[in-house]
Amino acid sequence: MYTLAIADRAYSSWSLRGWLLVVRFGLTATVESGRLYTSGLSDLLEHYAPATTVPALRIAGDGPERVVWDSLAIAETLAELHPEAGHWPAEPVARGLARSLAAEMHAGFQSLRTACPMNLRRAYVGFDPSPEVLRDLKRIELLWRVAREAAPNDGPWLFGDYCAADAFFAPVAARIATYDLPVSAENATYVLAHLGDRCFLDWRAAALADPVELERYDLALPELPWPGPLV
Ligand SMILES: N[C@@H](CCC(=O)N[C@@H](CS)C(=O)NCC(=O)O)C(=O)O
Repeated sequence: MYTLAIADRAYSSWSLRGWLLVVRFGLTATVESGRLYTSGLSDLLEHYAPATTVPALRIAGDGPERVVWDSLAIAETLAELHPEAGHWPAEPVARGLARSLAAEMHAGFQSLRTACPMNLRRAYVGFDPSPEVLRDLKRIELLWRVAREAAPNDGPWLFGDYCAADAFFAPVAARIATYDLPVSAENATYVLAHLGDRCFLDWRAAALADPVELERYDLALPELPWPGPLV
């Protein structure tokens, strides 16, 4: 029923979000991958027109075949088609906040995203975050705290059960861990929960199995061992 277009698993943070929105919520999709910066990706996306970016989701079997692209639209569409899957918290205040956090992640944090591109092959020591990156991190700390205050819980995730907002922040967690960025102890625990999550581990294993490395994502900094579990 679902076919999901993604790009290089080690580097495409939006692809990771799209894939988590499917797999982490117990749904299945046939995955088709295109290589970033090659015609392979645009050729793949011709089958997902009018989408021009990944993730893109083709939906068949419940009426006319259709395509939904952009991670936020994919989240809302899957939540609508699978209300039992739990993409958003059941409680309305938490649900509104979770949507706001996902939307802000989707639209913002440009400094963090630009300075610290997701690279699931590397972890560094000595990265010096700019004031703009530190401002993004401060905002992320606030958002994660607001989430926990709205939905007090003992689990690792923002609103109790893993929800789409967590999926949107998974690549942020990877950036915090791999660029050794400063966060509170509570949020360091949240970051590690992402790195140890079964679906994240599966995604990263597939990323490492991809023989093609994109050196443009590498920084000239000393490397650390991967900061989370390996399997
Ligand atoms: N806002 C989009 C961003 C998607 C995006 O920028 N994807 C990148 C890969 S991470 C892409 O497809 N780049 C290929 C291109 O722009 O040609 C979303 O949420 O899905």
